[in-house]
Amino acid sequence: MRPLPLSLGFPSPRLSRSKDSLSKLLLAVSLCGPLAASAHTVVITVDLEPIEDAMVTSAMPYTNYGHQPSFEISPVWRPFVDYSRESFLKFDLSGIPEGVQVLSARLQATAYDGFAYGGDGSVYAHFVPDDSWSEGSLIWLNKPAISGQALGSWWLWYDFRNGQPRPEQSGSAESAALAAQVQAEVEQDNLLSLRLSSSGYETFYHSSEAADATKRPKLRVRYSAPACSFERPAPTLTVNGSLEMTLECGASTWQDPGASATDACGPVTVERYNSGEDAYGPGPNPNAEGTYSVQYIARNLNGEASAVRTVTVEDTLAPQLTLNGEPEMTHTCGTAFVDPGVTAQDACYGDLTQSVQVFGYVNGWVPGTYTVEYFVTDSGGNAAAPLVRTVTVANCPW
Ligand SMILES: [Ca+2]
Ligand SMILES: [Ca+2]
Ligand SMILES: [Ca+2]
Repeated sequence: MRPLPLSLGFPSPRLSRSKDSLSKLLLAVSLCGPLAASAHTVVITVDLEPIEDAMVTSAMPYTNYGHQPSFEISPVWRPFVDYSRESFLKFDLSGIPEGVQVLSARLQATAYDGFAYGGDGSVYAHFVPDDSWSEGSLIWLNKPAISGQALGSWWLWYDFRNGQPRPEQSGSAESAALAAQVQAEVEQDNLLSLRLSSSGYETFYHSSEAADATKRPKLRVRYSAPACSFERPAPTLTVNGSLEMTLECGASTWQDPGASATDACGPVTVERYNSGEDAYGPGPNPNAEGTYSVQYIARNLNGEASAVRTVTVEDTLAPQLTLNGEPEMTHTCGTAFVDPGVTAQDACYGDLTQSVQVFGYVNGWVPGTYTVEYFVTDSGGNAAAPLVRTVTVANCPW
């Protein structure tokens, strides 16, 4: 029984079976531990069915055959009838993670009939760059072009039709070129379109609509990947030190304790912002009071982790007053007393001498004992311990 009308080119009735709505069927995924290239690499084998497949024929250039349970390949030349049948297959590779190494790729189709017309009987698989075709609208007149040399081929022999049952045979093509094309598509649009054609023999195949899944076309891809890449949630960020840090203005130095991050594949780079050690900001200034934010972000393909460290630079230290001259002075009566003064220094705010307040007056013409007091307060409100100088005015000339 033929699923496809051969001589007249009318499409056979559509099957009631609806095509699997999944964009791709993962028929078999196996983790091959013993074949692992290293302790952290696994080799995966995946069998993909076409997400779309369709035959086109020059005999019926306006007719779509995309929902048939079979497709055909036949040469341009046949006795009495000059037409060609080509079939297109499209595979969704999106289940293969980017960055893996494709080790091998094999296209396989199960034939159930055929005929040898002579010449080159091989079936060739060519790359089709344009994936925009769909099996529901593909016809001879809008079929996409092929590109480059054949990526692989197979050869199946069917004798002349003698009324005997036709054997099912499996055609498969495996090549480095096909693997390379799969690799390229994994890194690009994740869709691989292929065209099957022959310039010699005619062969008939079960399509992706075949009721028996084991007979549908398959693309078997083997690839190696880091074991971690299959379970790789967003990184975990660890901030060294406290998220709330306080520095003493003018007395502490700032050095970012940093942060680290890991994911299933190992360490992840941590980007820092305004740490003083990155290109994004000067970082906390330990010599100026204020609140500074240092941010840490670690990213991978599945997300990011971030944290903000708040660095508060505070001035809690009082300025220091230093007497110029002696704390106890004697002044000879009869001239003005010139106070040698004090200097004031603050770790955060620097020289505060100009801010020193002086209380007390020494009258150089009146004998007695005087006290002079010196005070200073920094901008942070920290008062220096006051200093006192005692000045004795004596020995008046009169
Ligand atoms: Ca189809
Ligand atoms: Ca593509
Ligand atoms: Ca201070």
